[in-house]
Amino acid sequence: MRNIAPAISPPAGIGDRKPANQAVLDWVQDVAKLTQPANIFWCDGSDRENAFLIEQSLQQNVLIKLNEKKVPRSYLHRSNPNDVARVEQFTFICTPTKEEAGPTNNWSEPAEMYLKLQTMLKGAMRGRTMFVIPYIMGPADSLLTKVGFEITDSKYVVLSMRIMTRMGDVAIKRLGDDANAEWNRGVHSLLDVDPTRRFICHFPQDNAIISVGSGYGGNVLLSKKCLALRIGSYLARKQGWLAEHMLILGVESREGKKHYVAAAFPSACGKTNFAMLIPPKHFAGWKVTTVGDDIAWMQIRDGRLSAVNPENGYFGVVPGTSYKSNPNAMKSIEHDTLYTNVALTDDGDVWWEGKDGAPPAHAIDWRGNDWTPDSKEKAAHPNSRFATPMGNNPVLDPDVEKGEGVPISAIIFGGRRSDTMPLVFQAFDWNHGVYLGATMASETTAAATGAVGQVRRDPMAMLPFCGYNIGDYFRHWIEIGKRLTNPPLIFNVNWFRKGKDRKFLWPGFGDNMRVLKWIIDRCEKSGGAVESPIGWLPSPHDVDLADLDVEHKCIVEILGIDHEEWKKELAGHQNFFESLGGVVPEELLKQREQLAARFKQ
Ligand code: GTP
Ligand code: SPV
Ligand code: MN
Repeated sequence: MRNIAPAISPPAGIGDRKPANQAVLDWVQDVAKLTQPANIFWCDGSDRENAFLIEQSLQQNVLIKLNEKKVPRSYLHRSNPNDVARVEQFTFICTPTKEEAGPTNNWSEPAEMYLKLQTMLKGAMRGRTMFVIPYIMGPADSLLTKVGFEITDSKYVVLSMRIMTRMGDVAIKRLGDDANAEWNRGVHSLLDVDPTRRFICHFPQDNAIISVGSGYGGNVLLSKKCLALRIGSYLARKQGWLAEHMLILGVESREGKKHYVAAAFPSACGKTNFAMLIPPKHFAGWKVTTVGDDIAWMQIRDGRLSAVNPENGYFGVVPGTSYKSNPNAMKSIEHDTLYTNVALTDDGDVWWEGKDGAPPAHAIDWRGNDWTPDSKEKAAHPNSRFATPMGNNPVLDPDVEKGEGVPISAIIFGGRRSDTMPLVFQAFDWNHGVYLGATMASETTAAATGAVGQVRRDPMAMLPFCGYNIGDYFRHWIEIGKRLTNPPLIFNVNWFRKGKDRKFLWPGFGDNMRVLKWIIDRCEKSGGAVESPIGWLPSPHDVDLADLDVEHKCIVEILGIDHEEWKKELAGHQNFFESLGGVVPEELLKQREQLAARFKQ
């Protein structure tokens, strides 16, 4: 199997940076005793270490070097074909009681799960090297920043974590030698990459994560969904802040007035694209900058929400990325990028469905097989990914390292819905906005294993990522709202509505600037809107549609609401709330009644 490789022996000066913190040392010894690795490699995040690990990965076929002229310092990794996406059915929240995990999470009693995992981990790293990765989530000087250590037997994980997090000495320094300091314990082992022995388990009370049997990003880069969202959301509730599956972008007007916006869209529903948006020509002088493309940690500062991106890189969806759809992403992944499960061309370049230009006459597909344009199989896996440092992004926001974060003017929720949901509308107030988030639904995508294209409720795009009871999560949002004297306005968007011909009604991508502009106008109290049962809706003349090649009747259709569709939608909200078995806060039940009443008026 491509990911599993024998132990490596580093030369002196590499892999020997042991931290001083006794709690870390004791924990590493315990894990080593259990997993029995051939040796322990202490990562420091240095260039020299990285170069050594890349060289070893090339020798062991964990990585393939790409054409240095076409994609400098970039590599391709192929995961096991049985292991290409998150596995929600094998993801567990292990709290003392089932109620704490709530109705939307898989739950297991912690002692039972620890025992099961320990049995699987017994001797699991025999003949392999065990890597210890120190990292921080958040800017180096932020109060929100968290320290994590991940133990892994995968070099791909080490190389990815170096891109995705601030890794190495910065974390060892931040932790210091206080044996009682707060830090996250993450243990990952590939085992034998067998889907029947694959578990992603979270122990919020212990600030601990154990992931076994996978080598795919979302399951094994424990910093990301596991720490920054599942454990993060648990800590956020306890400590009075928010950990959300949201991009953060800055938008600056011609006059230099700047707002920041955070947006929650489910996996593979457009966060990276929106965060790097290039405004159409008509908006010359407007600038969009990226703070984050996947996760936002937000705290209350001066009565407002202030957001940091805990990550250091982007683990983005590759297929569909092109100079037409997302030029900033293309520029970001032209160099120093780690690709997973894309196709390899005969000249050592990478290729995927939706890339600019004609497909290559021949390539090696993501499984390692010959591929031609006549092949029935896709060349790149639909959930193939790039990992690229955020420093590669030409429109990186200048305040991305600011510890206090950036002030949020608007929060946007948005799912992938072919019907019902209009292009954009605004909530009447905070609690109505929380309701919009809580009842959000979206078609499933290739980011998780299972059927694609099925509409499911995905509250705040956090269904697979909320580390505690979803009812308490909704309540936490309502409580945060009470503490905000200057709350962000809340909106809902849908880039994916389809017409009768089953084609997208809205061109999306750069043209989403038009929607963003309306949102900013509303924040500036200058944008027009009409009151509707579902919230404030723009009329066609409220949205700047200049130079847009879309028929007026399509515009009317995407901006409008169909009462028959909304009848079904309301029933969907009710079913969802009922399915949660009594945990939904009163405030949200009341919102549902008010919404239903507005439709009857
Ligand atoms: P995760 O990394 O899984 O959290 O995904 P994400 O939310 O960052 O989604 P991303 O921006 O990578 O987009 C996912 C897919 O949606 C890609 O295939 C995009 O091409 C497509 N997409 C993004 N924005 C738009 C849009 O405005 N319109 C349409 N039609 N497709 C879009
Ligand atoms: C997602 O699925 O929302 C992702 C990719 O951002 S993963 O890191 O695999 O979860
Ligand atoms: Mn995501």
